[in-house]
Amino acid sequence: MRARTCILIGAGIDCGKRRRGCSMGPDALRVAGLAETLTALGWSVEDRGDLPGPKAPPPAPEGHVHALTQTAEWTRLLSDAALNAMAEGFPIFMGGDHALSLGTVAGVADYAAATGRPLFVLWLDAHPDVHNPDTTASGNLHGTPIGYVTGQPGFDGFPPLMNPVPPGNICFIGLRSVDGPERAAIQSAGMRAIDMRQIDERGIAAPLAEFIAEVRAANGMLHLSLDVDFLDPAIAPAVGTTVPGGATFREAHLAMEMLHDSGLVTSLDLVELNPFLDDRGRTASLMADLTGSLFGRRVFDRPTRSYS
Ligand code: Z70
Ligand code: MN
Ligand code: MN
Ligand code: MN
Repeated sequence: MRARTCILIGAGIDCGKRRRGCSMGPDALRVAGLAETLTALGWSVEDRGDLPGPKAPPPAPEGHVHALTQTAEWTRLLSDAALNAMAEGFPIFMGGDHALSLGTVAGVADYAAATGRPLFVLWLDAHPDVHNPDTTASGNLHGTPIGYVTGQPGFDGFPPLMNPVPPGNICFIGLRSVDGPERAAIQSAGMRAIDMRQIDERGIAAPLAEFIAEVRAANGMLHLSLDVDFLDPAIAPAVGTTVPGGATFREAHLAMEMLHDSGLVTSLDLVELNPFLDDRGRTASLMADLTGSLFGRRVFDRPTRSYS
């Protein structure tokens, strides 16, 4: 990977949905030993603490969409933090719910545009989060970051998006809960979507290797957004929206190891961890361990192999 310095940025954004608890995510990841894991792998780690986003629970409902003002404020803060951190090392954004990624991906996209390299986004999640404020049925903005960063309309009150991510540069892996308007958006925009059926049929390595090859061919930068609910709830219970049938422990570690070997990942979101729902810290520990695999932990060194 590009830099040998990881910059940990805590962002306890908790207003992307109604059920609270993701505000405790950054500290749970710290307690799980995220920094120590990275240090042991030879990285230098700077923990910048937590961003001072709006903490209070949202006041009276603002119409249909939940906590729009707070989420827009977080988006401003996070996109600035992401743009700045990209210049200094490898940022790891410790969420917080997935509304975090409206800001992080927007800021990383600004950085990529300044360097002249295309940005690709890998979205490991049960959900594609491709709604906009007009299509969301739940009103939960954690279901909208891909809509925002690809430049969909309806995000009034949010910072204007400077550098939309081309829909063809988005890859979802792990999908198993997709709303009607999301399916239409994915298909009409031509986003790459690997659902659980494809993983069952082909394994996770083959489709991931295809995407990695495309990023490499374009000399792209790759932002990885890892939602806890990508994982099967049996191994990762600390999440508000559990969806059965998720990625296994081994599929998830293999994906992280392949991404490490690619050398292409330049920024990371760890999102939707709700420590209030965890079982003796096992989900937080798993997220820290997966990050270890992304940053080079392995059993044996081995020649890079292909997965066709
Ligand atoms: C649904 C919605 C969602 C994450 C749940 C669910 C969205 N599509 N995203 N958990 N991370 O409410 O829009
Ligand atoms: Mn909030
Ligand atoms: Mn998500
Ligand atoms: Mn999800």
